[in-house]
Amino acid sequence: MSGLFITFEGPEGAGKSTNLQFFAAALRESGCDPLLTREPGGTPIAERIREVLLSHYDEPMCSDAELLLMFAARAQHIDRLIRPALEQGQVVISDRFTDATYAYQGGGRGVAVERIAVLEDWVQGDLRPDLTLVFDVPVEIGMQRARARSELDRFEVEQTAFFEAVRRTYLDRAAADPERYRVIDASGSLEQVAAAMHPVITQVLEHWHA
Ligand code: T5A
Repeated sequence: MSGLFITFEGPEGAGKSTNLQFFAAALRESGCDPLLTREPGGTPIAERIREVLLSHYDEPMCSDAELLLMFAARAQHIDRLIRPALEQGQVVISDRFTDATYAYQGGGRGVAVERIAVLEDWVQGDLRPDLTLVFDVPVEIGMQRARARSELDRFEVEQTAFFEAVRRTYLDRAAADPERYRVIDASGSLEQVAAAMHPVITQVLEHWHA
C-alpha cells in the first residue's frame, strides 16, 4: 500500500474530532487532501453498527459482544474504505481505530490483550497505522468537555476508574512504540494543542511530498 494511514486517539473529550479538522485543514493548505473517517463507523453498514454500540439498553452488552461488534464494523470499514484509499495512495485519517479497542475493551473492560490481538491479525492482516496521535487529557477535564458538548453515550456514562484505565493503556502503548505514536498534551487551549500538532503536520507533509 502506498498511502499513509494516520489515526487520532485519546480518552473522552480529548479533542480528537476538533483537532482532526484543524490537522486536515493544514494538510489541505499544502495541497494534500486527506480522506477523513471515524470508528466505529466510516461506511453505511459500519455506522449502523456504531448506533448499536453507542446506544443505551436495559440489557447490559457483554464485553465479547462489544468487542466483536467493534471488529465487525472495522472489517467493513477496512474493506470498503481504508484499504482502497490507501491503495490509491491517499492519506487516510481515522478518528479512532484499534488502539481504542485495546484502551476501552482491553484497559476499560478488562478483555485479555491476547484476544484483541487475535482479532486484530484476523481482521486487519498486516494493516497497522503508520502514525498515531494520542491526545492526552486528565479524565476529569475530558469528561467536563464531553458533558458540556452533548448527552452521554453508552461509554461516556462509565465510572472514573474505567477512563483512568483507558488513559493509562493509551500512554503505555505510546511509550512502547515511540516510532509510531506522538502524544499530544490536550489539556491546554485549542491554540496550544494546535501548536503541539505543528511538527507532526510538517512531518506528514514532508512524507507526502517525497
Ligand atoms: N470505542 C471506539 C471503543 O470502545 N472501542 C473501539 O474500538 C472504538 C473505535 C466512540 C466511542 O466508542 C468507543 C470510544 C468512544 O467512547 P465517539 O462519539 O466517537 O464515540 O466518542 P469520542 O471519539 O470519544 O468523541 P468525543 O467527541 O467524546 O471526543 P473528542 O473527539 O476527543 O473531543 P471533541 O473534539 O469532540 O471535543 C469535545 C468538546 O471539547 C471541546 C470541543 O469544542 C467539544 O465541545 N474541546 C476543547 N475545549 C477547550 N480546550 C480544548 N483544548 C478543547 N478540545 C476540545
